[in-house]
Amino acid sequence: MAMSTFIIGDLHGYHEKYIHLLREASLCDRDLNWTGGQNHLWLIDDFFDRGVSGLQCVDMTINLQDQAKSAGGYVQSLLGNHELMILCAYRFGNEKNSEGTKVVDTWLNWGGIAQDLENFTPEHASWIEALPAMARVRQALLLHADSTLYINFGTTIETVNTAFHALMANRELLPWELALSAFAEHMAFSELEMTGKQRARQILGLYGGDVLIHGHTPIPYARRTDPTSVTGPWIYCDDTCINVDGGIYMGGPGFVYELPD
Ligand SMILES: [Mn+2]
Repeated sequence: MAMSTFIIGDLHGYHEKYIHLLREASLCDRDLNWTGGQNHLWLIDDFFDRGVSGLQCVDMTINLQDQAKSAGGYVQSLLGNHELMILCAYRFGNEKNSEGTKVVDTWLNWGGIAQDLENFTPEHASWIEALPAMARVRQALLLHADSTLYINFGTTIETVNTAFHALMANRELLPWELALSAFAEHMAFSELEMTGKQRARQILGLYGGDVLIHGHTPIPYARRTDPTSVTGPWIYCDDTCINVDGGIYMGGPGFVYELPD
């Protein structure tokens, strides 16, 4: 069997749906063991917040990552803004941010789940700190957010990832706040805006790839459609952009996207 690359979008704490998607794609069995052989699986991320079992989504991914490695496969995840958020709450929880609010309270307002933070360990922090913000897989550029914010971090995939790793090692709160506020940008590649296509071309020109795959903006939100009807990616912007955020937390079933050859 030829090796395939599968991609799953923003899970937001919906562990049961994650399991369902993996089983449907024959990537794990009922005991949650990796059955994907040499196939590759990428998570576009935002494991946390809104749904109650973000940490279980991470733990399952870490387990599958180990098992896939033994089988000659590969499991990896991008860094989403909600990973940055929980890490920020973990590191700076009782500090006050520039608005005078405790970091942990801001995070709870964003949809943080207290139990995820209670059970969060230094091992979870280390795992998140090592995640790439951006990756190239064959002809595809993978990034979490449909935003040009990455350009502020670096002009190559390597420098962007290094800059995010440096940020996560920073013990000052302000740079975290600035980075998190940058993720407020959504739909930068929207065809509804005159510059959307130019932005997509700019990102692909800088970092490489023919197609840009992202999550961050739920398809049902971007397209104003019923979440339950979203069962596949939204390919837009002259086929240069692929949104894989099925709006799982909005009630969507989610989907597994197989990268074409
Ligand atoms: Mn996001």
